[in-house]
Amino acid sequence: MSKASVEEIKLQSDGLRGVIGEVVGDAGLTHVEEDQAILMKFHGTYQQDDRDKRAALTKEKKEKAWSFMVRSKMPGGRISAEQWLIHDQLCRLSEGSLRLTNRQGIQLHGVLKGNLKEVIAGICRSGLTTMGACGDVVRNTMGPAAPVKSAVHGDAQALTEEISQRFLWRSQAYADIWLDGEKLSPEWLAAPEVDPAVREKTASGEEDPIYGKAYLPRKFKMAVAIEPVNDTDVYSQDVGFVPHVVDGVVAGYTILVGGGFGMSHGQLSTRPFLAQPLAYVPRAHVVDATEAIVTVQRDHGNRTERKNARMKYTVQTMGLEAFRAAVQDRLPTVRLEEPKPVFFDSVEDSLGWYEQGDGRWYCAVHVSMGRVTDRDGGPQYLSAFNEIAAELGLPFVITPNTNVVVAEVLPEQRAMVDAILAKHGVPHADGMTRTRRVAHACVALPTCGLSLSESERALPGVLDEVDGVLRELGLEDDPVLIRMTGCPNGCGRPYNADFGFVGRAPNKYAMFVGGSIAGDRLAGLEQKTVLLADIPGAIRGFLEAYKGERTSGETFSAWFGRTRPVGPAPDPEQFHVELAARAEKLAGEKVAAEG
Ligand code: SRM
Ligand code: SF4
Repeated sequence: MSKASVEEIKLQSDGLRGVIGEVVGDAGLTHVEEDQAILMKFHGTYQQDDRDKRAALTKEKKEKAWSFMVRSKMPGGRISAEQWLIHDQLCRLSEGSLRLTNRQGIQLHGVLKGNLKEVIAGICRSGLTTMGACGDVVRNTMGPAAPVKSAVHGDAQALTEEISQRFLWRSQAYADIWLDGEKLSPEWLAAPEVDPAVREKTASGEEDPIYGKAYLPRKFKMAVAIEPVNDTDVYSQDVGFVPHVVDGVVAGYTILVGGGFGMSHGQLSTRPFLAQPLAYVPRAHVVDATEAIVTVQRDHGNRTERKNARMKYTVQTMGLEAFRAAVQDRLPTVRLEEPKPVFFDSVEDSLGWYEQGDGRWYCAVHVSMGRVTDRDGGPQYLSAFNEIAAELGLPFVITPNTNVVVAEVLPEQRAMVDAILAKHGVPHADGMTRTRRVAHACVALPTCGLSLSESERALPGVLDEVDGVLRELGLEDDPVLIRMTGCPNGCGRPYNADFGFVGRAPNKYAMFVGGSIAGDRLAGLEQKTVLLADIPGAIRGFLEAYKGERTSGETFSAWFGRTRPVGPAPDPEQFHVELAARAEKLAGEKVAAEG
């Protein structure tokens, strides 16, 4: 019997229910079949195995060391002290750390199947959810991390929450499986924003009002960014939102569409794209306009080839104008206006202490690679954040650069926060090079099933050497953005960095150079393969040239743009030729299979 496709699995899933309840409840099973694992992604969990142990277990003819990764999501990265403490407790049922994600969520790795229900239910009862943290639906909506008390920051955060609510999938399966049918309390069911008709439909278990029975062709990502801070990397998103303020209030948003970073090495029909401006939309209509965009992708996205199913390919295939017309058709009472110009200068977080604007303060704390754990002889991140949450009750914001903002700090609490961080050895960002402050690596080994090389475990060592080069050249305060991933899927957003290292095989990386610290330019493939040990040397050559040729105040990104023809991946024409060839090949294979 041929394996069911993801599209078939979704269609036959009975609102994403499948037999998840049964297999999760079966204590005799250490893992689940692939079709159920696919459905479980929509519920926020991935089946994985410990790849450090895989080879030895295979040799001994033993089964893999199965476990689950659980991802919780929170619009704009907002998490209360109580919710943080619940995650801290739940991570005792995992391998013992919290991995902050670069979409402002939290992952727990190594959760055994028998503990899955307790972990997911615990997250839900804290008022957050794992629903839609993964799967072919709208993922966690990102928002500016700085908890500044201004009209524009307030509105940006409100928008992330509205979007989150609007695009949660609606089947009762989630509550039945993880909460024993308990009424799913998280705000969305009671939210005034949700149309009562939608609520009724959901309650009766009918087809999902936005996603239908087949959900989206692929994952779907959105983010809000406030100029000039592009911390949410707005050009890498399926949909990006940039607010425009008139007379002190947000009048509307420029909406960008069609960004996305996944690709496959050497397959020219796959490639990263930056989002392009689509339209300006008055504030009152932004969420409806977003629904129109999502449903255009639902109806026009590629459902035969998952490698080309993201909305970036739909936008490229239809062309931006036709895409805009299709969105406009679904908005009879709203006119899509010309997008307004937008400008960003950096994807960095501002680390350290800042005033919120209401007499309180916030402190953005650097967390190396987003891994919140107590390191032997190193920073005790887990204990530090636990103590701040437990003793001071302060809420946190997870940043898109996987750092933690401690928010709402009273002036008299500042010294206590500093003392707790110091007590647990959490280093102050002041002493770090600007490169280290912003560098990020995806998770990769040992948990990620798709990784071809190390990433999170490799980048800190690379940075130790690069730091030396930067200090030697006097560039420690210059923003040079380095990102790494263990495979070409691009989770660490390497393709718009100054330097992106993309895993090809153990110890081997493709080297991309020439993105931008503002996140608004794609890097070109500079070297097909560079060994891990050779990365600092490969970077050094560029840094020396930059130091020699830069004009006063010029960033590395600006210097590169001025002096080098940036090769933004393969030529767009070639991309369309390859895309058509791939579609033809697939159609041929289908005819052959049917014949
Ligand atoms: Fe990702 C798949 C981790 C952000 C593109 N990503 C995965 C999986 C789930 C592997 C899998 O499918 O089996 C990884 C889990 C590893 C593990 O063990 O934890 C994984 N992705 C991550 C995280 C944790 C990386 C991080 O360093 O923080 C991020 C979780 C964000 C979240 O909270 O939701 C994460 N992934 C991204 C981003 C960046 C972003 O979203 O801003 C991208 C590139 C942008 C984009 O989507 O275009 C990204 N992840 C992918 C892809 C390629 C998608 C594509 O269009 O081809 C995959 C593979 C897939 O979907 O087939 C993937
Ligand atoms: Fe895994 Fe690849 Fe994503 Fe890294 S980029 S987390 S290796 S899927």
